[in-house]
Amino acid sequence: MITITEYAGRDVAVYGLGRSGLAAARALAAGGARVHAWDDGEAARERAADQGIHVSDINKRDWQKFAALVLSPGIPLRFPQPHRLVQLAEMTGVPIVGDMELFARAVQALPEKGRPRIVGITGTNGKSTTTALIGHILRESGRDARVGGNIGTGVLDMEPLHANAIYVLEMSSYQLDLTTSLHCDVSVLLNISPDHLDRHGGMDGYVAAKKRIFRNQTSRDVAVVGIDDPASQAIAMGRSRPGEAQLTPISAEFGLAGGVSAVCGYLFDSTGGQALRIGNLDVAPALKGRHNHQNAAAAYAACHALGIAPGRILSALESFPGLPHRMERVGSVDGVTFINDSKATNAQAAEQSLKTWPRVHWIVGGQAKSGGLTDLEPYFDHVAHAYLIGESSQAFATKLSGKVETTTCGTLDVAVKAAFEAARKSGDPEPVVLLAPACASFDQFRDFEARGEAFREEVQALIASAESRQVAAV
Ligand code: UMA
Repeated sequence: MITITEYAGRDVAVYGLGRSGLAAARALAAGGARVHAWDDGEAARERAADQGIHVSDINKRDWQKFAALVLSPGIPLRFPQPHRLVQLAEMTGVPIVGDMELFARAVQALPEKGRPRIVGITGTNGKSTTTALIGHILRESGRDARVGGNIGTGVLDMEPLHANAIYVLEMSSYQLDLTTSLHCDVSVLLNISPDHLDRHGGMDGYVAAKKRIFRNQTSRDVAVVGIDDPASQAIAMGRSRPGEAQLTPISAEFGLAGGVSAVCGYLFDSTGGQALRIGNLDVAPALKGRHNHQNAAAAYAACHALGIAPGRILSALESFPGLPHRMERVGSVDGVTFINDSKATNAQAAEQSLKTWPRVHWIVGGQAKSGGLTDLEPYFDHVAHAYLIGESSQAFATKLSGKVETTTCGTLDVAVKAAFEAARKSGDPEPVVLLAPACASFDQFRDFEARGEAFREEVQALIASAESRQVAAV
């Protein structure tokens, strides 16, 4: 845990007791603040109280005494409208901060030589993979890398600040909106496409939040910026003012002068003037697909900026295990490979995995999103057969009719068995069963992680049964 001493002896309201709020409450209390923690959910309040956190209804407290309101990222700050407690804090002059801001100020309070380095990663897609990948490369290179933030570990739950450490932080637009003091030695902006627009009052607000990753950077720092979408490209092109961080553009579409690119499956580094071919990305099994090549280019650029040699980066790309539920290879039975992309909860995300494999037995469905499967039509020819699960089955059967052969399976276990049998008998040289639902999971599972775990269990059962058949045959 990182201890926050800034509010020692003062009263601080903490609102929202999920991962970031709980960590903030513990960090502030450890640093001597009088914490008044609240969550609208009773279970969250009970969990906090069980951890020794002082739970008190801040709706009923005298706000004049609060030195700050620590707000969880998921609670609306400005749009669709400021939360009532945000308005109350503003009316009573109580500063609003997020956990990242507390972290950033704690770092700034250290003497310059004692400050750890910070790599901040943001973007609409790929930020968790890139964050994990940068952490992996740094660790494989012998650095003390610590990974947290939006990826799932509240930043104040990370190991205590240490001068030699490198904090690799995934930053959501929500977290960036609540942060003003963060100074990234290396910032990474992967890409921007419309997302969370209701929360930011439209695209301009969303882009402005993403740009906050560069705040406080100086010419000694590095900004790694993707240029494969118009919004990020405009940001990269607008970054040439004196005093700004050194720009490293990255692309998975074009060869770049002065940047890092991943084209035709190869990683190129032109930051030194000459284009150097760093290596073949086929050696990285967990980084398949164009979007993952963009993540690899970004991770390469960030780690190179931190002094890691290209050869080391390449071998760490090779050994990167990937993240669970994101195009995760969960096993292989009788030559059939099983891919878990349960995180593909909408068509845009499922597109990445459908693009990656030329012929798949596709498990699809759940709680449909607006637009359904329409955006995936260009990739229907990658589908050998679709196995429909969940409440979208009827609608998807109609949508796919005449374009893709379908079987309505209802549940995931039935779909895995049916897809396996068909893939095994297909005669394809490298048959693939792909779970890429393009839907939310809530009709049948707690969340996408539970859906991915259920898929893994089904595959493990198939592996166990194949092994016992082999033993019996011997
Ligand atoms: N709550 C209230 N009142 C409200 C709204 C929420 O009391 O009006 C309470 C809820 O009851 C709940 C708590 O606030 O107990 C939830 O807070 P939160 O939504 O901020 O979630 P945390 O558990 O603190 O997790 C947050 C990030 N969540 C969001 O930004 C929504 C996590 O990112 C992050 O991993 C975690 O901090 C640690 O840094 C998740 C996410 O979905 C993965 N992020 C979005 C994304 O990636 O698209 C931005």
